[in-house]
Amino acid sequence: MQLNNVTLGIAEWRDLIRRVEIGEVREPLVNIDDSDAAPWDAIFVGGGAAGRFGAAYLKAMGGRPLVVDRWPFLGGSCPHQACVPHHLFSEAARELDYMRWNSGTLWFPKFDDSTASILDLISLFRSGRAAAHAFMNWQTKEQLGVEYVLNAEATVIDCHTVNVADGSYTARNLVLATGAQTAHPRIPGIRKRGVFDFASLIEDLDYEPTKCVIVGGSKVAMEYGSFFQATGCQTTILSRSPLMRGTSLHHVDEDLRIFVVSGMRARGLTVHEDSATLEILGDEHVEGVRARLADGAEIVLDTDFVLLATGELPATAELVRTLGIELDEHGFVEVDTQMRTSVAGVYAVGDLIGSPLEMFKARKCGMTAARNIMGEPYTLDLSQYPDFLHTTYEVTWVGLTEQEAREKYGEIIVIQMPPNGLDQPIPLPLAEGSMLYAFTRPEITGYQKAVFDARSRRLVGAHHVGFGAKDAFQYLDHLIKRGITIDELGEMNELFLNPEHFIQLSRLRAGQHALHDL
Ligand code: FDA
Ligand code: COM
Repeated sequence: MQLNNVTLGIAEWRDLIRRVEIGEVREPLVNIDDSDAAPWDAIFVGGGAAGRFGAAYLKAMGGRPLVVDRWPFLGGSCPHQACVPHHLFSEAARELDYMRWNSGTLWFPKFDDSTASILDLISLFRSGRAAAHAFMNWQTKEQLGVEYVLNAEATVIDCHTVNVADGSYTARNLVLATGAQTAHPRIPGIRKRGVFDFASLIEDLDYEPTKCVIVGGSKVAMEYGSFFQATGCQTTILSRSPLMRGTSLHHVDEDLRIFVVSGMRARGLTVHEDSATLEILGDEHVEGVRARLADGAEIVLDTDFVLLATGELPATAELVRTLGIELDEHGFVEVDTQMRTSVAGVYAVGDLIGSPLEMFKARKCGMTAARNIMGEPYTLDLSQYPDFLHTTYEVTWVGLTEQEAREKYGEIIVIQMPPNGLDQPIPLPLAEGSMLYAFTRPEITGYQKAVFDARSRRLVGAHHVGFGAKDAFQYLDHLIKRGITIDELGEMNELFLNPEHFIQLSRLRAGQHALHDL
């Protein structure tokens, strides 16, 4: 279906995507300007965050990109099965948590979790996600001027050539941006009905789970586990290592970790750290999970629902076979800081190249590839970045942990809330989302810590559990890299009451010549 000469509005895109999804339209959706004789500067294989942003940047620089995606929409897994449902579930988890803690007080009704349904929320998401899909197609075509072929599998033939449906396209460069999928562990029984990963959960869940076992301790385990538990679905996490201490997360402060994991347990989640999942039990449908705990004891957990949250891996076999591309020791495509693979003219971006599997990285490496292809040398530095996850809280961190800072700088000071040494819980930190708790359950309002190098007075790490501070951490990351000091923080203007108290707490100490903890 040639779409280059027509302008589809959002409603028309939604309808077209729906028709593809129900099998009414099977042909590729082609948005290519046939009258343009210019050669392609790059073909982006995969139009997720990495491919779409890379193509848009390359186009903005005056180049000609082509994006190919097998889905009938751009944006990839983020709006379809990943970030957007994750944020919907996490917001629901937070709301449910709020309703539960405040149940039967003030104007809050007695909380009845039988009305909270995992299936309902997934159905709600499924029925609404096409709005984001439609917008991605519309924006990419009408605002960004990027050409694409959708609803068409791409087959890489060589380092310049990609076959798409009936056609073949040749470009100066290829940018591989095909993402990653859940790495399914080798556990007997893993193919039974009732075993899901983040993608099949969205596509295939057709019953209301009553109990849940999560295999793995990734962010997805913590985020989705907190949501399931908040709906009243008793949830157990089986994690090989302590939560938030795995290799994929860097700079997790131990005090923050303890607050987060004990907060999950306080809400009824069972977390078995250092455990091994041995077998998924049941006839056709899952009925239980057999596991070995840290102390060596074997247990069987009754459940009708298993979520695999064991991290992700890319599908690379075809790329290795056709291009001879090199992989790293984990199975991700090896690239240098300019996103160049081992094959000249072939770049790789996004989840395909490995950790961190995050949107900022996907989008920025798309941009990095584009700039290098267009002759503007650019390297991507991933040595330092802010990070976050959700439980029923928003958990955010950037820079060094207290321990890392102590090891690196020797003399450090820590400003934290609540402070150490109190004889009873205080209702601090306090701001949006925790005002009611302050007067009823002060111990759950949150936790925060800022770490400074005492000699240079520079902020070197910030850690936050609460609500509403995630945005600030994007900017804190930048300020830390620019060397912001406790004195400069003290000169900033807080919008009191503010989610993270770093500005005002810094001002309480900045007058000191020799800094002390607070
Ligand atoms: P992505 O998977 O988006 O795109 C790959 C594209 O390639 C797909 O559109 C696919 O159809 C296409 N494709 C593959 N093979 C093809 C072929 N042969 N031919 C044509 N097309 C092909 N990050 C974050 O920053 N904030 C968050 O809140 C979350 N939340 C989150 C929740 C969950 C559950 C998960 C699993 C992940 C997250 N993430 C996240 C991570 C984030 O979703 C992820 O890093 C990006 O979506 C990766 O974008 P890519 O473009 O690399 O892959
Ligand atoms: C966002 C998808 S949901 S993209 O990064 O804008 O392509």
